[in-house]
Amino acid sequence: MKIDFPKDFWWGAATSGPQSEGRFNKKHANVFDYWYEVEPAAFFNQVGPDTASNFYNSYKEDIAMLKEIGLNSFRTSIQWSRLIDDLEEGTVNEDAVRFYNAVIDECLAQGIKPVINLLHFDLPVVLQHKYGGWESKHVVDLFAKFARQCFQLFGDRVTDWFTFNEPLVIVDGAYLYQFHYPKIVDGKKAVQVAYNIALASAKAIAAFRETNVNPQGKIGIILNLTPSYPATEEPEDLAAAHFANLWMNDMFLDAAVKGSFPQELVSIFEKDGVLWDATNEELQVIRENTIDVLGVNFYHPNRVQRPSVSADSLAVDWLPARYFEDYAMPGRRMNVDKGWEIYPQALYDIALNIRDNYNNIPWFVSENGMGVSREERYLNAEGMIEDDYRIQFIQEHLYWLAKGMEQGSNCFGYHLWTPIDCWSWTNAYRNRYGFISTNIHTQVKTIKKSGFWFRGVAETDQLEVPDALVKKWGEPSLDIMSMHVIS
Ligand code: BGP
Repeated sequence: MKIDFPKDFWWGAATSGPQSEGRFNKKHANVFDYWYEVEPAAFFNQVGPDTASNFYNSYKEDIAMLKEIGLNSFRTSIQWSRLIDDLEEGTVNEDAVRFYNAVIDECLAQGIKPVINLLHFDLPVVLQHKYGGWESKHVVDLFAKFARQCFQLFGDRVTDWFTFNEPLVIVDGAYLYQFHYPKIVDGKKAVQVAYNIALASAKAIAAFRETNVNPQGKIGIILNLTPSYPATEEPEDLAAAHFANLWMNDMFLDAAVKGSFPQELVSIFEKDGVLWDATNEELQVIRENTIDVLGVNFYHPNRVQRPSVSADSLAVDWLPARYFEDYAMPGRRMNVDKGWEIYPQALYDIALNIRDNYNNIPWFVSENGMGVSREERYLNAEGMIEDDYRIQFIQEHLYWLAKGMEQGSNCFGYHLWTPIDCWSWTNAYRNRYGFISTNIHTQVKTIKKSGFWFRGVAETDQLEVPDALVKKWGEPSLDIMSMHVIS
């Protein structure tokens, strides 16, 4: 059977500046550039961000390849540490302006919509060292200054803006679980950072509302939504899943879409003595500057159970995990290579949650994908990687997304992580996600089987659903072509 998607659906893929460009001609180091300088052993095979996938030098050829695999939209990010010379004054670097103009113009020349994000974990490290990074409200204001420059420089051609990618990952990585520099463990600071990032996003949106002259212009945020499912229907497990959802999903979603944080979560922070410092003026900025569109990164669900120890156990610090524990559900489907559960039905749940609890705001899948290591295992005689597992992964997710759209959820696109295999933080090049492979020694790029397959989907706006899948999950009665979809 075939599923028809709307004609103006975004078929695309996402990367970020720090993961693709390389450090060429960049004035400032971001937190990951710096971390690699001081501790290269923390990175898989000691590969750092210096070259990444060389996009700074090869953007023209790379964008031509995106065209070749049929993408009509492409997300990347502008690096704060590249664009801004004087971080206090917000003055711009001319080479960076030339570069980002060239990238945007090249996308448009190829008929690819440039979707631009402003922060993808890549805070300039000097702001961390001088002010404590996102702990500081001064840094919040500097971010808004950087954002304003981006809107003024590129807003005549860029219509689709996003303020942050996965803010929760900054909170978790840098302030709780030590997978982002500066690897602090401090629950109170973590909660403050979450608030400050929500505020920074709202202040950037305020700057957008003031500066944007493009009638097509829209702004949003990209959140990693990880639906939390309880191990059992018993009240203790339900409570664990409820808190996990509040922390992992609702905190940023509510702030971005509704302009306020979930009261229940605020009360828990208060009771636990970790509530953020906030002023009435700031809360008003958050209230008045909500998003137009939402990007949802979805990779895997979260299975949780009641904590095995009491919440008032003596711990050195406050961790959200005091209210829930991971649950390894027997029999779950896995991407065994990466160690993540595969549960595409969660996309349907996300779609309905947005429809029912978030004003059915227009949204798109801004990242989804399957990371696999040592993909050269799947090279065929012609030198092409036969990544049938990735094709199946995308088919399954599009199938459940379509079901959600059929129920009225206002989804306008699907972006894979990532177009061209790119550098991924401390995992460096361990997990490959792309439609196109990169040889990190020669920078030769080769389209994988999934890239050619995706072109077929994008060109026809049609997904061919394999019989096995229909047999397993049934035939959706789809009429999504006639649905109203923005963009
Ligand atoms: C997402 C990030 C991306 C990318 C991806 C894959 O959460 O937004 O930047 O890194 O994860 O990550 P990994 O290579 O660690 O599997």
